[in-house]
Amino acid sequence: APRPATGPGTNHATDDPFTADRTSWWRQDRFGMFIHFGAYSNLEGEYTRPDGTVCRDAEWIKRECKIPNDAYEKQAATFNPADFDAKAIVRAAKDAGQRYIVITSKHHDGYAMWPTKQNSWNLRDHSAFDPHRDILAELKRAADAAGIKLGFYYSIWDWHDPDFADPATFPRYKKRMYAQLKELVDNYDPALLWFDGEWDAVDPVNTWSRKDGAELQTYLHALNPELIVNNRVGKRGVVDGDFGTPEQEIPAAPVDGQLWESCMTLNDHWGFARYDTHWKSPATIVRNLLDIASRGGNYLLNVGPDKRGRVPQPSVDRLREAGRWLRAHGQGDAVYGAGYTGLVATPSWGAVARRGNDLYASVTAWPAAGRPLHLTAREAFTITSARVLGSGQRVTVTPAGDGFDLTPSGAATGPVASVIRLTVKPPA
Ligand code: FHN
Repeated sequence: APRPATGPGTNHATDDPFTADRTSWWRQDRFGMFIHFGAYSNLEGEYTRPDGTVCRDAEWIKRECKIPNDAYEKQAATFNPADFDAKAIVRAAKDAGQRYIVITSKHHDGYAMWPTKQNSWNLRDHSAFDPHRDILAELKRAADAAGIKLGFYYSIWDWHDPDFADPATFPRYKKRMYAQLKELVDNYDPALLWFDGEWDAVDPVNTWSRKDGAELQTYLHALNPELIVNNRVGKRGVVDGDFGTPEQEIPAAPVDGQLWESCMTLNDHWGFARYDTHWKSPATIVRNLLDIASRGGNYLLNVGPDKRGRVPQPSVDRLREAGRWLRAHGQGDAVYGAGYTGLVATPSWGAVARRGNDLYASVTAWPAAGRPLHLTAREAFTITSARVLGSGQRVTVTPAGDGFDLTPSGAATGPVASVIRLTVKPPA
């Protein structure tokens, strides 16, 4: 069947990753770093109430722990991320194989992480931080120097701005929001805006509509037509933004017919929490990435810097190990520039991505010696060669039933996954 036309709202999921449009770099890069960093980070996941009881949460701590505005503002005034090291953060992303970064510029608490002129609730005017520093500018310089794209997360829902809650004054909030977004686009030239907080919520009531999202998207593309915007700019539908945003999951099928990006935490929370323990292993990170890329998706994996601005060492170590696997034996070819292939069914033993005329079968369940891996074909094609990356090990390909049997001649190349590169002759 002819490939659908490209452009927002069409079924990109089966598009060749090389279709040229503003999302081309994003689909090639596949793997990004999410950074949740804000005034909530200063509490490091724990708040002791005046009565001595302790309440725990991360970026939602103000709301979940019912911290009064004045108390939250008081703690924010002590926020001093003096150890925020943009070069170290970008290095951690590169070591992980993450090729773009999305950092929270403003989360639901409304606190801006740049010197906005729209209010004084920001890192420049309301903190103990050096007023001569601008962490978004530092991150932009470091990302540019390293060839990493930089995007900003921006929450539409705002717990702090008094004009947000009342429909009569919401236009004043919206005006400030547009002005803040123009500051971000004009002063930092982000490649991507990652909206959030668009859903129907209360306290404060959120009246944001799909129409608001469409108007905002038009405004942003008048500022920069190349700006990529996620679907939470509207109400997360196919017509909203450039890509879908499943969260903490890998969807089985393409997300409502769009490009999509699965975002996940590396441990239990988005923002830093000192007591977090459940960390994803490097193997889980790699296997998630291989699975997601084989379905035509991107993977946005989060780090939450502590109150001093440092990325937790357990995050850095796990990401570095995942990146080491991707760089070994050219196995990153199963991810970068790779995508969904309609040629085969998803196998039980791993994932299969397409990159040009090669299929990359990432095997996470290696067969016993001499036993075949079965690959079910959805279209008629031939396999002209098959080889295990990194070992040069040949793989015997035998037409079998509804597809092929792939029989490796030796052992797997490693515990995480071994990649078999299959050169195919696609259907005429
Ligand atoms: O409420 C936020 C949450 O704090 C976090 O930012 C995630 C990241 O995708 N988005 C919202 C929950 O869906």
